[in-house]
Amino acid sequence: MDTSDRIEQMVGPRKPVPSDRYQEHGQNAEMLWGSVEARDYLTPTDSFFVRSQSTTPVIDAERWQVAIDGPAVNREIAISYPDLLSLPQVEYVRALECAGNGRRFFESTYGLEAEGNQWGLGAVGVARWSGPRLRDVLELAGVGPGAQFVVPEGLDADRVRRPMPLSKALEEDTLVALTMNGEPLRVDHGFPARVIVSGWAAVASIKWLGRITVTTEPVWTRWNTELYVMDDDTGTTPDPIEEQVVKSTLELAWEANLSPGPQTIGGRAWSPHGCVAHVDYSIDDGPWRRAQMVEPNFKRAWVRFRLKWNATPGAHTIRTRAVDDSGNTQPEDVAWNRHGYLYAGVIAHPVSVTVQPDPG
Ligand SMILES: Nc1nc2c(c(=O)[nH]1)N[C@H]1C(S)=C(S)[C@@H](COP(=O)(O)O)O[C@H]1N2
Ligand SMILES: [Mo]
Repeated sequence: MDTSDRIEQMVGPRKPVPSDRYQEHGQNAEMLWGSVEARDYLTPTDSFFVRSQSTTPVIDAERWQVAIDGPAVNREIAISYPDLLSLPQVEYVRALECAGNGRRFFESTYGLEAEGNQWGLGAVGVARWSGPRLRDVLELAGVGPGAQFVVPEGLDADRVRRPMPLSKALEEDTLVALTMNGEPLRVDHGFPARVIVSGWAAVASIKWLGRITVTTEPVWTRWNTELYVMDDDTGTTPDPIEEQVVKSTLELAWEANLSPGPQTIGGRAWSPHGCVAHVDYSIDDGPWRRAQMVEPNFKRAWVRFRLKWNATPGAHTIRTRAVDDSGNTQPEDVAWNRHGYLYAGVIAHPVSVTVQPDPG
């Protein structure tokens, strides 16, 4: 059933995105790392980045349905919010990260701006998501033996569609999330339901879910041909991006301003594959030292870390480098790609240390 003509389409974030917590990029909003509280493991929903490619549909959950269709389902059905609630509800703490997170470091590395929002590193967050597993939702329609691809579709103006192979759709932490951090999804984050494809670039985590099509053939949409592909400008057909990469950053503004003397600086490191094994840091190109990690350390989410530093007046840089529990390490830099995806290179965070004026 197509209810989309009755849906109001708004543009831009509906929640407040104040400038002490967010950097706006057109209709998108990046979390500012300088506003992150070391005590919060989860990203508060009020600070979570927003990336909506066309519109923000405002959906009435009581009239809303999700169609499950396509040549590889046993029966085409339409399911409601109560149908989703009647399935077993599971909860996972998982990162959601835009493939373009860190894009602006292509410009600083190569002197050439990659296409798209010039995100710093704040197009990432970790939340607690709950709802049924996608595989249980698909089972309501019955998945036929020829099934190959699963294509969730959004109810926004562009009908964002990013296909995934059946095997990814069936993973235990691929969800149809109804809640985020213990409350119903906010409009900006996909109310009434969004997909969460753990470990993958967030474009696959379709918001405002309206349809799920199961096919017997690969499916090509704008979001796995032109967009969200690793285009290295060599003219060969680029591969679609699937998994994210290991990264780390500091909970500091860019650039940061600190007072001289002993400092404890917090940061976060994350891996789409598993848990972070350790994080090293280097101040002013000095020796690499191990940072202290702070529990919890959930898989495909992040871990907090901290480092102690006796800051001296002047201009400094702090680098961090994470390794995950399968040995994936952040590289020194990342090959150029036209759309500036998957920037995972080690970043020199600028920190200036000055005697702060006495407010006295
Ligand atoms: N329907 C729909 N789903 C979508 C998008 C969109 O524009 N429309 N944007 C995607 C992209 S590119 C990202 S990075 C994440 C952002 O999720 P958030 O706004 O909840 O942080 O949603 C993904 N899901
Ligand atoms: Mo994204």
